[in-house]
Amino acid sequence: MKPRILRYESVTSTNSEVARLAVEGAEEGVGVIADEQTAGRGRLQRAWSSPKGAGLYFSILLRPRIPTDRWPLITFVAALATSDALLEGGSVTTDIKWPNDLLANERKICGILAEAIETPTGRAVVLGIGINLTNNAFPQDLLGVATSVASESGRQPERETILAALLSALARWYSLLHEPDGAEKIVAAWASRSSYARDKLVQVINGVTNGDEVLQGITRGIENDGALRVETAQGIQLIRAGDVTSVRPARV
Ligand code: BT5
Repeated sequence: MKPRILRYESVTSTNSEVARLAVEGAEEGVGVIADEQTAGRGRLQRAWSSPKGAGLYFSILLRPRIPTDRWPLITFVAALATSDALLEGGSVTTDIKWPNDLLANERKICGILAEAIETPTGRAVVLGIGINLTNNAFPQDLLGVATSVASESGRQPERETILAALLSALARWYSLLHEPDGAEKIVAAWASRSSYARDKLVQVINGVTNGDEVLQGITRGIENDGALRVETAQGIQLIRAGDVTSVRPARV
């Protein structure tokens, strides 16, 4: 995958822009970075706050040559690459929260949105990554749950330095995904950087059943397709989509 990056001042969403290029036949590696998004989005129609100059808003087109049941690992590839980039380019250490958040000191510093789309040359993935560079990236009411590179590092972050680190880390992890034992290595690396992979008491809103199933349990590792194993009173459940939150054990 050779990244070729297009730069814009303002777009609705870098994911939408890359999807448009993909449908026109763009090749793997075409990426878009914008200074602002007027309709940045998260999962399940949620909004991603993306004011001008406050964040890194980036998407890239991937055409994975792996079985589709392993495609959820693309989010893992993105999390690993972004955690490398934040450390190398922003001096921030992160924790990964299943499936798609990077946290610094338990607050969200980055969100990842991977969307599968149909294109004339086959099914593809638009991988979107949003990194908060300063605390202006998100509304004040998210201050308790969100943070930024500036706030965590105490320095003014360089967007281009972080982008360059991100592109080279993405190329590395994505290439590993295509190797015979790549999935196992990616899952192992992911788990070693995530406090959510094992022994964490969590509440899960199951996304597959459209949010109507809420369960609580202890995380017990990751399957090779990226599913989260959660041990509940009913036994081990495999979570393939949903929202996970850490629950503090009740004091006795
Ligand atoms: C995500 O969704 O975390 C995925 C975000 C992906 C954003 C990138 S930016 C480049 C590309 N283009 C796009 O249009 N999107 C991608 P989710 O897990 O659903 O989290 C969304 C929730 O995070 C919202 O409902 C808010 O509560 C919160 N949120 C919104 N903006 C935030 C921000 N800047 N920082 C931290 N939290 C935020």
